[in-house]
Amino acid sequence: MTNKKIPEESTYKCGFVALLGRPNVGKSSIINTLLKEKVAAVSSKPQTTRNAIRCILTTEKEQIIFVDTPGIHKPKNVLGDFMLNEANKALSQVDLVCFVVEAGDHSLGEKEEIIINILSNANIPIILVVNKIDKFSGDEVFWKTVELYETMISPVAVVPISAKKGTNMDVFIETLSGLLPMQPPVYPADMLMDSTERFLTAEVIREKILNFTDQEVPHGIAVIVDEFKSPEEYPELKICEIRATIIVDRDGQKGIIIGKGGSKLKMIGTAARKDLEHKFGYKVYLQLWVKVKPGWRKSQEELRRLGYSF
Ligand SMILES: Nc1nc2c(ncn2[C@@H]2O[C@H](COP(=O)(O)OP(=O)(O)OP(=O)(O)O)[C@@H](O)[C@H]2O)c(=O)[nH]1
Ligand SMILES: [Mg+2]
Repeated sequence: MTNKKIPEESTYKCGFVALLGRPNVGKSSIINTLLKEKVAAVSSKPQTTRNAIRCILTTEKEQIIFVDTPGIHKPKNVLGDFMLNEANKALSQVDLVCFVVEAGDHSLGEKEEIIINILSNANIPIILVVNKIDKFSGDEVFWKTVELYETMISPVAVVPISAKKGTNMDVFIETLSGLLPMQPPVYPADMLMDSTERFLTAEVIREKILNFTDQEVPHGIAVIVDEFKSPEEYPELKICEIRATIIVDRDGQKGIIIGKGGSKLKMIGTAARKDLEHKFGYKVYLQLWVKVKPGWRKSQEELRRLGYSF
């Protein structure tokens, strides 16, 4: 942990900023790039983020609390309803909202219409953030994308960025900072995320499953951390002991996640362990189980048990 100091000046800016957009536009990647640390789960598959997560950027001039939200899509089950509700709820708690879109978007689909509808009811300043500008050279595509959205949402600012390349991130921060209220920081200067270690652990494991499996598996999984014993809480332990269960909703998915002779599960476990050791700063022993619970995404009770409660 760093020992960052925040100057006690009356000009200090602090506020909450939600990132909203359809799945896979790069909302979580933007946060990771800004914080220069991989805090939020990212994958090439849509609907990676399920909960509104607070990630904190602290500089000498400002503290910006980003609320990463699940990509907006038309819900197909109770988990989908939960995710949409998370995004909606986030808007009631922020000073600004960034509508994140992709350079190259050329028409408005169902998801965009849901988002525009949410935004028009929210009554907070909107910044149009056009991500993935690295995919095109010149600024013609950027301006075309802006044209597509501008009239629908009347943004107070428009910012082109690339989370992947880190392009224009300073301008993005300056833009946000200029619109945030003057007030002292809410969180300690060295805090990056407002989540528990258990939540973080489950997210890291889920991210690795998304990274190591094909299209059909990811949406059917959830991760519960059954046991989390850290050396901080249990000084007699030299290593952090974590036991977690991966819930899948079909038998076939269990086989895919375990892989031949357990090879896939081993890959997932190893990658998750390395990430967790980096995050927590101590050695980790990680034990993973896979369990089938048919239809868990459709059951409100099951979702509540898995930590997705409305
Ligand atoms: N080329 C390019 N790819 C990017 C950029 N930002 C993110 N990506 C990729 O886009 C994919 C989705 O990124 P995420 O950050 O998980 O997207 P998200 O909007 O949080 O997605 P959900 O959580 O599913 O709503 C990943 O494969 C990223 O590597 C960018 O600036 N340029
Ligand atoms: Mg995300």
